[in-house]
Amino acid sequence: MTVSRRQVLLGAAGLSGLGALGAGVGQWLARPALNPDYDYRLTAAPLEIELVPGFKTPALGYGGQAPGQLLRAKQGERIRVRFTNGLDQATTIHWHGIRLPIEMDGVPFVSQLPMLPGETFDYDFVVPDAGSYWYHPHKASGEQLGRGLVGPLIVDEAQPTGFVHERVLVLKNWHVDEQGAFTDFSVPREAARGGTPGRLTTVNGLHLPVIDLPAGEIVRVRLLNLDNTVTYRLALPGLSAMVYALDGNPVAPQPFKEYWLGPGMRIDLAVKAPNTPLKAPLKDGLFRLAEFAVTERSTAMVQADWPKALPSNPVAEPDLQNAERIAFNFEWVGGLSKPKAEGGALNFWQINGVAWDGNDRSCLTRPAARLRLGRSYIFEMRNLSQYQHPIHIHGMTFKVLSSNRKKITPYFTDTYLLGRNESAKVALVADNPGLWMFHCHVIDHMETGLMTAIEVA
Ligand SMILES: [Cu+2]
Repeated sequence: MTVSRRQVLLGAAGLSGLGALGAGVGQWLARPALNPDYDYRLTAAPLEIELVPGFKTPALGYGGQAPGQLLRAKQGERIRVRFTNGLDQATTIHWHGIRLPIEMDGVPFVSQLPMLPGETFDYDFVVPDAGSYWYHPHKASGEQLGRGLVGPLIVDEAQPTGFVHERVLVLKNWHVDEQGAFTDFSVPREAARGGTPGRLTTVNGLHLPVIDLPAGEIVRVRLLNLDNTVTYRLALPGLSAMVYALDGNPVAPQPFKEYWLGPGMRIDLAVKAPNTPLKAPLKDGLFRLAEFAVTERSTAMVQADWPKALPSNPVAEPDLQNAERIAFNFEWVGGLSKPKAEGGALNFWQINGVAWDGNDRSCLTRPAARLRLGRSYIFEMRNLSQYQHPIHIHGMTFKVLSSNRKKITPYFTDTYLLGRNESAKVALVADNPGLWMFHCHVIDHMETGLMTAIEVA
């Protein structure tokens, strides 16, 4: 698949404009190819943040924040984001979990040309599904996501739900040292194993913050793992909570105990705050990520009933009887790296025997699978490695059917955390034409081979 003529023309207009106008960001508003209206004006730019008290960290932010500005849209409606690249390097935005047209998917040379410094692009699409989503670059991902270019995108249900209160919690580790300076986002010996973890945990950019809860109320707590590497083992001892959605998609409400939230994954909980003061930790295994606090008393009774289940998203139900089966093997292959002088990336990982090389655009001509538009497919995913991989698909949502490691109540998602040596089956209707990335969301696994493309035509 090639970049469409329209995209090339837009890109060419951008380049000539850059020459004529200089790199002044505001001047790009006059570019005729842009729409007159937009809902958000978003810029990616360097900014300094204080992760370690008393020290500055040279982060990258969206909308003057790292992690980035919260964007909201309403289910079934358009969202229009006028995005300007204020970085000194090329970037794009990918809208993780959103079923959108390929032109808006933010993959360089598939959806659009990489946006050069100073360029502006209108992202404009309808959001068919409600839930907790997010956005990030699909270019130089280790560094750009690692330095803070990750942000939440919340799609509100078309109709009111039983929830009144909400907290959005963005989980991210940072690769920083004791002085707040960045350390390597990817170290080869770690990339070949579980991925390179950061050393400082944050929630909404703060280390061990206190999250207030309104006394006697039920709160929708949206937890988003926007980290490059870390899988959080989430637990909420001391508070009564129910699971309402996984990766944006509603599930039958069920008690929350512990959940492994891999990179890119989200979970929506209903948390019941007592009507007397209380402090309770949000935990990651043995560690604390944040503290929930009820500081006031409520004379009212605690809201007694859990809200009813969230309405399902309009995702097509796969026809399992007539589905074609496709095997995907995710493997570790040791070091197959070409010397840097040859422009080769490190390759530690393969999907069906092929390591994706982000520097080699010809990979785009060799998708791992070609699906027929409208047909149902079952992906038989096998993890042949000792490390877990959050497997993410662009442009579509799949239904998790079964696993050889645990009991699955089938549910829809865009990311499945494939455990070590686990085999799992997922199914989808190939209902969105395009060339869609299919990859592990541990960023340094993705950047050392664990990615492919799936064509739907
Ligand atoms: Cu992985």
